[in-house]
Amino acid sequence: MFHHADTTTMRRVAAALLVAAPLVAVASSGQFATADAAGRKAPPVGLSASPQRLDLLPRPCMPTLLTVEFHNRTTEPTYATAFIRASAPLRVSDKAVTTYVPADYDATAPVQVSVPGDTPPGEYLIHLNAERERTTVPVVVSAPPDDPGRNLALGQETTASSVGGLLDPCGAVDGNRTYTLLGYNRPATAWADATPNEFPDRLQTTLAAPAKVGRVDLHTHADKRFALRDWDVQALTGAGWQTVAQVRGHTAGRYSSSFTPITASAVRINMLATNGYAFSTIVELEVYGQ
Ligand SMILES: [Ca+2]
Repeated sequence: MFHHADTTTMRRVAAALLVAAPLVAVASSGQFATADAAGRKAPPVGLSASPQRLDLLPRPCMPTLLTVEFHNRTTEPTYATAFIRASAPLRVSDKAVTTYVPADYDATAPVQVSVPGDTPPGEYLIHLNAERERTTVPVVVSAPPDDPGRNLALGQETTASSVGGLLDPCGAVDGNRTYTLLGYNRPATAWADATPNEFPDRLQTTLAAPAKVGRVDLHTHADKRFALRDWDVQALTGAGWQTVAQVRGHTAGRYSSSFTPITASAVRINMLATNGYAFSTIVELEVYGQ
């Protein structure tokens, strides 16, 4: 008897839920801005990207910003996640971004996009999706300017033996010859190491493709107290690393090393001493054909 009564109660509860569910949907449908042709309500959180198309040069150390935008169409705050899928060889800083979106509000999340130096010109795609929302951002990669006098290191893949916080190796190939700290959580325009009073330190730039190299300009700190003093310039050739220039007793700012042009796929600075400062600093490394 009790068993039968329990079952009846459960059936009533289930029936009540079945009735209640459509009522909830009707009540909330007024919050949605749009419906598609099939009459489906738009998802509660809309998705878009800005800009709607990216134009890039193959400079992996100079990423471009893509902003993922969420639009909360409801009267309830929520968390939204977008998944990011990039066609090869595109690189994105995040495979997913999540953000809090207040009610009836837009929120954004930044994603860095770059391509390797040897990426052929063409159109590539970034796909974004968040639940039922999808958007695609075309990424057009152009060839670098065909200027024989151009700086071959600009924006190219750069690594170092150690990294002093935000003084990232990419700061040494960003085209900015001044030492600038850009502030909290933003990489500086220069590189410095993280091993005080220990040498050698090394910074290496891999060129987009092997090229004739005959001159390397190194901009260290403009103030002698923080400047590099002694270093070797080395080039990666078919026969391995070769020292093509040696600099000793430099005091501040730029030093230009010219040498017999050699075909190299990478250039490395092997740092041996500063003018007294505990850390090695390179504000800009420039590599030229001659
Ligand atoms: Ca720089």
